[in-house]
Amino acid sequence: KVLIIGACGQIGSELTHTLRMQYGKDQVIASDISYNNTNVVNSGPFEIVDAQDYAAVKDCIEKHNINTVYLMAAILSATGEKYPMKAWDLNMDSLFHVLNLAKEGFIKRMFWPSSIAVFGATTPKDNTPQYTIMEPSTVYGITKQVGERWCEYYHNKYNVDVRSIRYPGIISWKTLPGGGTTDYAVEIYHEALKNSTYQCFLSEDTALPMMFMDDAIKATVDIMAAPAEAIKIRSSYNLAAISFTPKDVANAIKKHIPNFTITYKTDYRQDIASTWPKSIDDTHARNDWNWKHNFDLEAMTKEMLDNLSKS
Ligand code: VAH
Repeated sequence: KVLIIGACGQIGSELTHTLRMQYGKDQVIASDISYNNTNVVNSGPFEIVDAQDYAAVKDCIEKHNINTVYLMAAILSATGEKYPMKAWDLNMDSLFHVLNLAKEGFIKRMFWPSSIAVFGATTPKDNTPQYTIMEPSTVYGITKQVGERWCEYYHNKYNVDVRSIRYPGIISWKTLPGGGTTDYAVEIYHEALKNSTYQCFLSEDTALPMMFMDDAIKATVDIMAAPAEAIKIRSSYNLAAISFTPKDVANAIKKHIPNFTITYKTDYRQDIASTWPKSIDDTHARNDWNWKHNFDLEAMTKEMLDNLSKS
């Protein structure tokens, strides 16, 4: 059986939905620190689990006979700058708990998300390679960089089958984003439909690596389904789909909502975005486990507007 920790979050909630469709709802235990996503809580087995509480995680794994864990609980880049030590403690404690449970043989396989936030201002920004300079300047990015080091260590030293992806910004419509720097790219669609205008907290030419949620979920399922020998990188894989600026998104929206307008008022999140790459080279993921994305900006914009106007 599968346990998703942080199942009520932006990625966790869609991962729960997809895995329940794939394996049957009773095979997928969703857990989070609170009941803050009724779709997740009501669509199958749900447990309140504090990801920082080793005993609680272990008890849940034993109670439900779990063999695979997706650890999706984390404090993201923007919130992490407001609460640095909380972000460090949650992001690292939860990772060590699941790595140690895997090392002790309580679970067989685990997924842990990294992020393009592992890259910093000194990283080459265009087509950022898998192996390059990494000097993250956010707490969140630091937790992801050091988390990658620990994942690779536990695999090499204790043969833990941990798999990881450096997610770009992820755009979804089913759930609101959870305190990230790329949240503008979700908010803009909501605001376009509600008020036909959006005040963007990043500057118009800030290009960032992005991905529609369906592609992110596909990549997560694909890397976990791949045979162990295909996973040649046990820190975390670069993953890419599209790269766009707020101006690009606004222009894509205008094709559907001609009178949509965008204004710009940058805040502290611009300082974070400015340290991140513009685009990512994910050749290794494409070669090792046949990754490929499906959604470009036009297709994503259509999906977002169609689904948000219906929901
Ligand atoms: C964030 N959405 O903004 C997350 C993600 C690359 C961005 O890590 O922090």
